[in-house]
Amino acid sequence: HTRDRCQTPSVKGISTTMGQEEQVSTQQKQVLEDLEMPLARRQTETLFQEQPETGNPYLEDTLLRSYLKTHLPPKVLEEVHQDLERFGTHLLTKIQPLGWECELNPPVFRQYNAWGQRVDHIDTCSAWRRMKEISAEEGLIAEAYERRYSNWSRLYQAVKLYLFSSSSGGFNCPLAMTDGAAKVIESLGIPGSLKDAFDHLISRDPKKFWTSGQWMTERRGGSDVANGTETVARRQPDGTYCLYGFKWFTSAADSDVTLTLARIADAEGQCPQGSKGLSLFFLRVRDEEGKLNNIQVQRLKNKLGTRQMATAELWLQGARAELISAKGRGVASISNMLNITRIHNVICAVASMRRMISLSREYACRRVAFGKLLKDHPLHVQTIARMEVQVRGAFLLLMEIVRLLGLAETNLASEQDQLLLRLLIPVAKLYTGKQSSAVAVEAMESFGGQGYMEDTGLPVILRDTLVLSIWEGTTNILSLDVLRSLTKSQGQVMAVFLSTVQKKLELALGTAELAPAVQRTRAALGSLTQFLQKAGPEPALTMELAARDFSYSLARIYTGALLMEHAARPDASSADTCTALRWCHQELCPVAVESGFGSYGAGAALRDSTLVYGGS
Ligand code: UCC
Repeated sequence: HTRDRCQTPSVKGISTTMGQEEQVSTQQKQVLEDLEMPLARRQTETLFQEQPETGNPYLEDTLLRSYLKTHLPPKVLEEVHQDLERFGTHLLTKIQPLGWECELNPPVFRQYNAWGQRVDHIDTCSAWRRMKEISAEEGLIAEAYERRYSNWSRLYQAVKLYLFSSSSGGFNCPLAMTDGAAKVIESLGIPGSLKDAFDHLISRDPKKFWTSGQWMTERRGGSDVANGTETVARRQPDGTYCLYGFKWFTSAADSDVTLTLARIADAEGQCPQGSKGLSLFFLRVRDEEGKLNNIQVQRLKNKLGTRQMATAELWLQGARAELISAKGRGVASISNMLNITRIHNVICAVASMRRMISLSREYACRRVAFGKLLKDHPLHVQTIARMEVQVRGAFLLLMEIVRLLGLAETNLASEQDQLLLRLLIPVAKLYTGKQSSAVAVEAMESFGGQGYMEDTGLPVILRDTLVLSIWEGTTNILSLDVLRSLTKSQGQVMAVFLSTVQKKLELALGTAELAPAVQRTRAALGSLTQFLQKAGPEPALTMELAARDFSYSLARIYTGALLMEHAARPDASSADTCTALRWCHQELCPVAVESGFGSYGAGAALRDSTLVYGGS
């Protein structure tokens, strides 16, 4: 990578929202005046090759600001607003350029030193290391655990992470896992042996701050953890364990500590198999001198995206570790981490959409085609508006989840809130993962050929977005997790889902313009209920085949209800109403449509198989 391979989209001066509007209209006037000049006198380079420039991401995000204004208590809002405005400026002037440095200088693996000694060193760039310091200084993990703002702390942390994500140069990944590790330790009651580690993970001191990995995936597979995990843990006389195995994907392998799964061998060396044979371990990756903890790095992965971040294959050759779950409760324990990293995945998905749309919207104010700015072509603006509807819905879904998480973490959540949170995490992860790659592709297209050029920086966003429907559980795995939450709660979770949506619809009823959206959502709820009644007595295959469409239906219905709730505020804008109407105009209950087509029975499975693999 050379310095000039990628260019960061340029940064415009910081000003108030009003100031930015004035600036934009002067630019537009200039563009139009230039157009009228004879070709020879035009400054063509600046005329149609100008880079899109975005401003303070917090100040420019009207939905974020209106959400915070609606939900946060005034005192919290005042403090948070000041910090976010400052942070927005910091992102624009300092952090965004560092993010690009990370892209230009991906990690390099050095297996041997000049004297032939094996060192297994992952060299990261200074910008990456600076990101770690910034994460501590900004309290990107700490905020959630200090709980300065009680139940609103988690939401505030998520907002900072959302603003940070697109400028973070991939550092959002280690932060996701660090947050997940802190959550696991906290949910274990912060045992004495992990107190020091916990303090490091949530530290605001850059010298003290640690990041964590999450080593779950082995050679035999990433989704089927129960059957894919071969790593063996052998108990030592001092009560610790030595781990032996091979981890196939370890993201942010330069992290200080990690959580990982292994099977505890008995005195004969035999290990229990399956999910119930897995236990959860904590380990330091290196010792105080920086020497690896009986770990060998085999190589770094050659990934499509997230190249700023080192993902490695690791051999564990007796790595010293501490057992932190009850024996055989590894999957259940690490689920606390998964649920947090899945929320981070949603944060990242929403942030990427917001970034792509901001750039696209801004570009349309500069780029002239067919004699006028793109923003004056209604079809072009319609395309951006449709993306805007997607990101707005996804944003409110994210806020809903972190609001519920904040309540749960401060013992303010009702049983219903907790059930809803359990359901909405996989729903949001799977839905926003898909949304973000679709929006990234569409937004890229809105730049024409320029969007496809590596040195605009847009392809990086697209590449990094594509992983969001893969890591932390693919769309189908997450759909099955949605079913798991139904089964585990014996259907209670659905009752809570339906009644929560109903309540939001009642709120929306007071706003006449929302009537068509309310009507469509009610109809969708009816279809969903009918589907569940019909599917209930059917064999399990029916629900398994329906899992993805069912999860999409939950995502669309719930998001529609959130958009209506937001549009029913007294100070709602016409954009809020328009978003709710447009969102609810799509098919809200695809599972009912597909069910009507007969997509979910044994016959359908056979038909699909014949379609894919042939046969009579
Ligand atoms: O590591 C990776 C890359 C790291 C990069 C992270 C960066 C993220 C950044 C984002 C933004 C930048 S990727 C690898 C990630 N791997 C996965 O996500 C695993 C995917 N597979 C699954 O999720 C599966 O569904 C499994 C592994 C959970 C299925 O395992 P089992 O053993 O078959 O599951 P069981 O038997 O159904 O569940 C075992 C227990 C049950 O509890 P009990 O025993 O009390 O009934 C379940 O209820 O675990 C509980 N459980 C859960 N609890 C399972 N899943 C959950 C859950 N999601 N929440 C709560």
